[in-house]
Amino acid sequence: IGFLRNVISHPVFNAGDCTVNFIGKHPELFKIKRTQDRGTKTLKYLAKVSVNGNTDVKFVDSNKKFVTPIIPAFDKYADYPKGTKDKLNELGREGFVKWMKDEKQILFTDTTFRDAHQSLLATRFRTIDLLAVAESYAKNVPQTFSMEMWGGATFDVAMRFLHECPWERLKLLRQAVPNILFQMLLRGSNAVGYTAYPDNLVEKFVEKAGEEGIDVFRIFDSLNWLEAMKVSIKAVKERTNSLAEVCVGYTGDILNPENKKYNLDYYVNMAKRIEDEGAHILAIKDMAGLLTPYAAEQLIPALKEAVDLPIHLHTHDTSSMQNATYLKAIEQGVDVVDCALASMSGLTSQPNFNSLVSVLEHHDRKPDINLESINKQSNYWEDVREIYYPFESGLKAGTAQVYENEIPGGQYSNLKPQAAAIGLVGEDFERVKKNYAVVNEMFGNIVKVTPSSKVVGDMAIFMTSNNLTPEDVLDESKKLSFPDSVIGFFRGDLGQPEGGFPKKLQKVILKDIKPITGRPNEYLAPIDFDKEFAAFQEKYTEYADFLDFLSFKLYPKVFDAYYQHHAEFGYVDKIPSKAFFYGMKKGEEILVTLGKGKTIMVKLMYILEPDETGMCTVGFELNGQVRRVQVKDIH
Ligand code: 3PY
Ligand code: ZN
Repeated sequence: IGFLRNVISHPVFNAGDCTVNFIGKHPELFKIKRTQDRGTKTLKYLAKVSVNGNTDVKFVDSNKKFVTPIIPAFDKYADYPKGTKDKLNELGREGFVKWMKDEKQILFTDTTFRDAHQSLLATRFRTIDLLAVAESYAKNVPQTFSMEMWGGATFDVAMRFLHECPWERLKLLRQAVPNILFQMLLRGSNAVGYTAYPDNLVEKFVEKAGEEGIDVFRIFDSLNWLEAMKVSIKAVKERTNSLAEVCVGYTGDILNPENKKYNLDYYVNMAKRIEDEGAHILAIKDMAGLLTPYAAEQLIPALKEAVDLPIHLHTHDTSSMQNATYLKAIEQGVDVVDCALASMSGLTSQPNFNSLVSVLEHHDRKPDINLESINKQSNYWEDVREIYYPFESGLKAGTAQVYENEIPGGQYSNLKPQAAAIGLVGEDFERVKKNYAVVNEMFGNIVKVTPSSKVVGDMAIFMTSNNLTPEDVLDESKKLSFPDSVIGFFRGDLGQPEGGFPKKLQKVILKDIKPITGRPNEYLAPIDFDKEFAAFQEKYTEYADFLDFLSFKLYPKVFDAYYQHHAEFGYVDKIPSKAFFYGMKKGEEILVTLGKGKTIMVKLMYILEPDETGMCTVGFELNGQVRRVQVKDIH
């Protein structure tokens, strides 16, 4: 079985290039994954986290009580109701796009599985919690246009902090939700990373993501540079049967007469160029929630007039005004809007799905969504969210400050801990936010979204922590060592911003480094998949399929750490979230489903005081059998 698995996941086999010598030429096919003692590894993880805590959890509230989330009822044995995925299969891409344009009702993308938790909880939702409710969602809310459930920061965070495989998440969710379109956020030439990758890696990534179940690729570039999105658009069109949804990132305010750069003409022109590039859907990506209701009232009809594509509107509710924007956009004929289930909506997340459905009850574009069903889904997440309390951003109410600082919703919940990690809290964090706007001006007013937003954030933190003004930054005699991301940005690593770089600042930051003006990807050597995959399998022997190889190429260090963690602790993604984050208490019992038909019952019996070498013994019962695990107490 291991050998066959290696054969069918081999890129040469997949490319259909096998000759009779295929097996002889590829000794890596015989590297068969070792079967592991999953139970023991699980106990090792549980012992470690029960003694030392989870390093990702910065504070624990020992009084916190959790309730068991209720999965809304569904019939396990009933067929799945037909959804948009069936429609895409039936109509094909062109037919589906036509259906979207002809459809009168407003359509909804539910972002709960991706952007909502990226924006509220630093992307920490784990597969186990998503998967638990996935079939219920598919059967109870099949009218949803799409579920945004992959991409953006989820790929990195899954491996880096959750020690789980992002591809496994996609596979498992796809099995549980075969009827609704799955949507991912793709950062164009940066794929799901923060830097440019070789074109053939981006293409292969798109191809595999399509094969594994992504139906809608929402593609953007962090500087709205269409040049940088072309490879991804082409890959979606030519290597998958999925939809290429291409974004224009919204920034500034089209109603402000002072705004000469990002005005209505700018968006209309970009939309036309996106249509010319062959996009199936146009997305307006309002990543910071700056599109006011009155701006939407002008933008949507102008875009509808300019292009013949369905329009999908994405925003963040940071100001708390964005359902009003949606209402205006719906009245102006927008086709799809992005919302999050009530309990995961609002603030830096998307507007409230449930409330908007409710408000549209008597509207002529009333959606075919059952309010009671989405209320139950929301209740599930309300209880699950409690478990993730250490990752809450602390924002309590909508803020009009966002119109000044323009911080994307997805960045906010990371910027705050990033600043706090070097002591910038309270008033100092207020200065970071102010400096974010100052840096934007210094950089020439750029589009700010991952990764360009990260550069602005890094510079704002740098200036705040070093008490620098824009004049100080321009003063070459200060010989400042700027953050790497800032140097990379001015070198052209993220592409070219609208209107170019401010020359003087570029010179101060780059010193003797020569900037590039082409696509950064063009300077990167293409990957030799055959050779590099073989080398990868040599190194990562325990299990290493082609999808792991892609994870490795995108995030070499993160993958390596994830792999080591997996080798030591096994499939920690199967451990219930409460135990995963906070460990277990004496007498506590949990069930861990490690695989099909393999559920173990674990009870923590005792934790002994550390011995003179600092080692603790943790006693468990595993399916009723006593097991002891030694763990180093690092307190
Ligand atoms: C991401 O790139 O992760 C984003 O959410 C951008 O808005
Ligand atoms: Zn977003």
